[in-house]
Amino acid sequence: MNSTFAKLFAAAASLPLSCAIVLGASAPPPDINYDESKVGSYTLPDPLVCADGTKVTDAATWRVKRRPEILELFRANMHGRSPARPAEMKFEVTSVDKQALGGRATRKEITVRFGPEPDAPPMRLLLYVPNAAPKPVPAFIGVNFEGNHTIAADPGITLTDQWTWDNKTKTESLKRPGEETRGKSIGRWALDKAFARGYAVATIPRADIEPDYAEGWRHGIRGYSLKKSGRTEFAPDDWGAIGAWAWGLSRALDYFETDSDIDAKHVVVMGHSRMGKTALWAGAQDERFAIVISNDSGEGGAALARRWFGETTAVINKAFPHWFCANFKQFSGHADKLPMDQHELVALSAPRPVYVASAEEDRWADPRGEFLSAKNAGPVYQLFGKEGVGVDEMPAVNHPVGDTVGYHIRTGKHDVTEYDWEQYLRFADRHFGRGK
Ligand code: GTR
Repeated sequence: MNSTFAKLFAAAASLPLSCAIVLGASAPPPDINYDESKVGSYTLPDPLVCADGTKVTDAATWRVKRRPEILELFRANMHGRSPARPAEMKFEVTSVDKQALGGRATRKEITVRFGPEPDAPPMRLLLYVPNAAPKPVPAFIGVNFEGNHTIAADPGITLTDQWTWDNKTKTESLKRPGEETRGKSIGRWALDKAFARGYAVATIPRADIEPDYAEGWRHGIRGYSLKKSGRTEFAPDDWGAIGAWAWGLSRALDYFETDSDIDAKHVVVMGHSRMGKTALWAGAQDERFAIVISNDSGEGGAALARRWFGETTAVINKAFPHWFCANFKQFSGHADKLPMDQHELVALSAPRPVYVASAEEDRWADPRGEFLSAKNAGPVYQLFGKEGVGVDEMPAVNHPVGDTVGYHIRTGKHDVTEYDWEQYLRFADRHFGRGK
């Protein structure tokens, strides 16, 4: 769908001005650009200049003064404010199978309960711990799109009901996914590669935290929290769905801190596309995540908002009005007015390792914009004596670069592939001092 839409706009955008005028009112505004020469000039906010004009020249000033300022800009204008960890949260280990996946891993299912009320949405965490590795093990965690049972062809994963939206009939319903969806996203989760290097892999379903459609918040943690606060409407800087998913990742990390199989100080938060946007925000807010990985996260993720290329603030706010806080709507078509840009989101991971990945054919996500974010986070890493991507120009495809800030653009489409996982595992091994 995206590519047809985008091709249409790209075609309109390449017409000579006279033709564009003839097309007149019936033609959609040619606001999707895939032409690098039309990106235009822009000035990025400087992560190293404080609101009062002070220049940041040392790590301490970044930590105490500038980092909180940037975090606040993202909270106030984009992702909104998330609540604290619920005091009444409980973890229930609902199943353990020590011989899962042919004995290669122990599978645990944990239900995270955010409160005692029956309408508190349960978050079902799936965790695979490699049996062969000495414990505790480091772990990768990410939010999945369509349910825990989609990440592996494992008959032992519970199929769980979830609220879904039917775009044709414009109705929502509570559905139990069919058996045929088991293992559907197996290609995006390189479990065996992770186990071979001694990593656990964990995931949570997006729909448990918030079903992904405009009204989905009613069935998720945002609706529950709103009700608990005695309000009926969100404030302009209340959290959006991405904020909620990121918060869910932090709650999974709370669980890891209680599980002796997991080394909670070595947890990598990783996500693809909208969940890449989520991983960056989770890592920015919760410094317990040791490494942050953004796979093809695009607009609202690693891609610079100020670049007019592929998806834009206007398009994303229209298509996904629930992802960001209400304040973000004012930047639709006005990315230049944002008091921050996405290189500063990447920089909020500093000094922890962060990895940004793009795919060559994923122009919707603006690979160059993703690279430029990673690169422009570099000066913040340098405050800590760490190197960023280490190159000025975008590297060739399939040539990963970077030390503490990793980057690659691989051949192929918008997806998570074995190639991506290989880079992430190698990156994690290097920074965790493993696999020598
Ligand atoms: C697209 C959206 C992108 C990206 C993607 C995904 O429709 O425009 O921002 O998030 O979905 O999550 O797969």
